[in-house]
Amino acid sequence: MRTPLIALLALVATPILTTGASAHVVAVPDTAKAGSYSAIAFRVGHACATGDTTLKVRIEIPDGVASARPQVKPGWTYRLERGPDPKAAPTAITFEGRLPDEAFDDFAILMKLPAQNATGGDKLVFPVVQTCETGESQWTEIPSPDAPDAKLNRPAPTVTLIPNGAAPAAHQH
Ligand SMILES: [Cu+2]
Repeated sequence: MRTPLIALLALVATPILTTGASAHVVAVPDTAKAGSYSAIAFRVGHACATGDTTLKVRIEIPDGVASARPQVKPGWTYRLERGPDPKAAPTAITFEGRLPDEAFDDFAILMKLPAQNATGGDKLVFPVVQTCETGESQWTEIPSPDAPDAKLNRPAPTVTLIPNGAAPAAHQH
């Protein structure tokens, strides 16, 4: 845990917290229409340790995403990793710059999402490695199908695909 205060808050607030509410690395938004072009931001809520500075954020692009373009960020560079097919989407995108622990930032990627998840589930998983001045945090844990709601220390950001044309749940009557 980062500080005793956060530990205490976690104890008190756990029943009402949703997964997206923790100050981890999360996808914003964490739902998107299957088959759509969607800009998804990867929100870095804190550094690897208290007072540390984030220097690098590497986001893996899952199979089935047909294109992925990073949003240019002033003060940050980006680097694309590609597989053998130059026309395929990058396999990973790495942003490099400086983000102090006291601040947060969003790293956006415009993606053509799969019509359905290539791996069969309704969630796309984006493993992220955050590199800081004093170490790194691997946001790569994936919920087990046996315990989908189990609390993970460093969950990978996920995007849930919703069927194209389906009304958002909040608008159903
Ligand atoms: Cu966190």
